Formats: sequence, C-alpha cells, structure tokens
Amino acid sequence: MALIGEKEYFQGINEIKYEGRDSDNPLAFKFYNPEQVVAGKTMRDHFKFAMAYWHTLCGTGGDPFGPGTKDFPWSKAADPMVAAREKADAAFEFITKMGFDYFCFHDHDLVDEATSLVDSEKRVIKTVEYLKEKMNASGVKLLWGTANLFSHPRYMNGAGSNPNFDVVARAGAQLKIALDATMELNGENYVFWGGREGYMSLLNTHMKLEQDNIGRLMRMARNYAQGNGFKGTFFIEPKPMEPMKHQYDFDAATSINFIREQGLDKDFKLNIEVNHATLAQHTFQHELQVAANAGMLGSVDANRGDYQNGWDTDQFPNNVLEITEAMLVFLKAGGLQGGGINFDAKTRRNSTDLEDLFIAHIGGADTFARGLLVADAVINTSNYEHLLNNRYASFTKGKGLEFTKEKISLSDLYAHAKSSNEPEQISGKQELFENILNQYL
Ligand code: XLS
Ligand code: NI
Ligand code: NI
Repeated sequence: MALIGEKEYFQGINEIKYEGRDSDNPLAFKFYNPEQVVAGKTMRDHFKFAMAYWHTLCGTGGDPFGPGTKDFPWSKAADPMVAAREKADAAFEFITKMGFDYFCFHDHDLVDEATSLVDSEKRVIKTVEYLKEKMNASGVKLLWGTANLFSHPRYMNGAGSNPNFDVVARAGAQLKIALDATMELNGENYVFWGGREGYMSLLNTHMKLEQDNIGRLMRMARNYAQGNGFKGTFFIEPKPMEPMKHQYDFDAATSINFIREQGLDKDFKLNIEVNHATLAQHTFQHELQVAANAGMLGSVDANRGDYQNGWDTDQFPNNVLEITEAMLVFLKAGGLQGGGINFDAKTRRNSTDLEDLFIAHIGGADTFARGLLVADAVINTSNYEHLLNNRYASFTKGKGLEFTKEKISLSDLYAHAKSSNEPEQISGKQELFENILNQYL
C-alpha cells in the first residue's frame, strides 16, 4: 500500500528533514534530529512524538463565537466511511511526512458516531481495519487510544460518574469498543481523560459514589484488556476544570491518590498535559516531578497555555525555558514509562494554511529537542547538579543521615538543637540556578 493515499493532501511538502539551527527553511527541523543520541538514546526514542488525530485532522477552528475556518480537503464526503478513509489517508500522509512514529486517537475522531451503538461499533471496526493496513505499510504505531466519553449529549452528566446506571453502562460499552480498537492496532497504552467526570454543583452530587463508580469502570477496563492480552499501561490525564467546574482528576497528586485508593497503582500511570498543569496553578515541571516521585511518569500531552487566559488554549509548545525545566525532570526521572510526547495542540483559528500544521509540529518538536539538549548539557557540564546536591549535603552525613534513615527520635533532634547554635543562614541561590539555565540556552 502506498504511503500517500489516492489523493495527496499536502502537496508540495516532502518529508521534513533536520537542517540545523542556521537553516531558513520553515519546513525543516532546526533542533530535532531524530537519530542524534542524547543521554544514551536517540531523540526519536526519547520523545516518541505522536500526532493527535483530533486536533490535526478534525479541528477546523470553531469556537463559541464562530464556525471552523479551516477548509480541510479530507472527510468532506457524505458517506461517513469514505470520509473516515480520507481522513486516515491524510493522517498517515502527515505523520510520515513529519517523520513521526506515532499517533493517538479517540474512537470517534476516526469515524463519526452512528445513531446506534451497534452501527457505531461496525464503523469503528471497519475503520480500524483500514488503519491497520496503513500502519503496516508505514511502520507508524499507536501510542494510545481513548474513548470520547464527553462530547455526546448523553454524557452531559458524566460517563463513569453519571448518576444514571444506563449511561454508565453505555460508557462501558463504548470503552470496550475503544479498547478493542486499541488492542487490534497494537496500541502501546490506553488513556482516560475524564472529560465530564466531575461536577458543576455539589448540591446535586454524590461525590463518593461517582468517584467509586469511575474506579469500578477502570478496574473493569483493566481486567477486560489484560484478559485479552493487553500489555500496555493505562494513563489518567489530570485536568482541574473545563468542561466541568470541578474535575475529579484535578492534578497529578489528586489523580495519584485516586489511583492508589482504587487499587489501580500496578497498571495505571499519568499522562501529564502542559496546559492542564498550568490550569491547576502548577507548572508543567511540577506535575512531571510529582508523577515521577510516585513512579507514575507515563506520558505527556504537549502544548502550552496562555498567560492571560484561564482555559485550555492548547497552543503548540514554544516556550523553550518551560520545556527545558521540564526536560531536567524528564532526564533525571529516566524518561517516560511507556508513553511519549503527544502533540495535543491545535493551530490557531486564523492559521488556515495546510502547511501551518507542519510548521506547528516542527516548532513543537524543535522546542522539546532544544530543551532536551540544554537540560542534558546543564546536568552534565554545568555546576547545577553539584549546587543542587550541595543544598542537601547535611543529610548525607552525621545526624542528618541518621534522620533520613529514621534512626533517631524527636528527643534526639531536641538534643542536637540544644547543643548547637542558631542554624547558619544558607542562601537558596535561586537566581544562580536560573542564570545557569539561561547560560546554556
Ligand atoms: C482535553 C484533553 C483531551 C485528552 C484526550 O483537554 O487534553 O484532549 O488528551 O481525551
Ligand atoms: Ni490531552
Ligand atoms: Ni487538554
């Protein structure tokens, strides 16, 4: 099967190559050099860049004030199966021209939902057959699949958290079909983003029952998938708000608690999204660190928010400083466990050229590559690690060391403090740490 479908959608664009930072070619990588080895691994393997089917192929730019602006030449056909094939052709042409190895999808990004569950399942199965051929021909892999359990009006009161069991069961059915699709395509992971899993008003909400029901659904999903040979990891993607006023998977710490409380910690990790972190009043790097500390740094949804807006603007990542700080955490944690970097990002409503999709992904990949290179240099050639470890040197010897081993008591602390003078004032040297990062940028 040819890599470009019957019709070439991105005409005039060839495979994107690395040309280095001096290149003026907008359709070339300046920092992302897939085969370049950094910290013992190629950039390609560090990142496992993925295209998000929903934004790149389906997001035509509609907002509450107006319709879509992007006249995508695929999926215009009235027959949903023809439209789905065209979309798949465009998707694989895009991914292979980008030189990426992965994609991610929601069930109904692939093909529109039908009016009945049975017909929807048929559509998904047929589209998956077609995707499988395209994947075999191109070598492109599925980073993760997921079910859209938030767009359809039936989920207005939630999916797993819905107060009506019939809706929970319907969500379970859709989840099963999405898991089947993910497994059929050898998906490496499965994501749960709880779009409507939360509440608008506590007055009409049984919070504990709703959360326990989500846990039940997740355990069923895990048992079903593993029973059918799925070896991948499940990820929860935290987000604090939007669409619900309060989302149950508020942030990394909240989600980790949920995972442990529900007995899911052997099989579940986190998918951290930049813009969700900032919506939760955290930094992206904070969320990565919280996940890493719990051994749950699974995957990343790459994008960025807007300093002035309080919603998920899903812009392409271009904040090099932010991503460099994140790459420090990433490298020190030993990378992602099972996941990759999925561009859950959309071009702006007025970026209407097809080539803008490439330019945006190039910028995103370059931002991560640059961050990785800088973080690696900071760790290995600057004074950074030494300064950082030095701050905690008092825990590496004497009573400090005994304290970390829990070999001393509160009375020992009392005796230690009583026989010492007022502790010495030691500068935190934040500006020095910041300057080192700037110096290496
Ligand atoms: C929305 C989420 C969504 C998930 C997948 O804010 O980021 O796109 O990644 O359902
Ligand atoms: Ni996301
Ligand atoms: Ni998001």
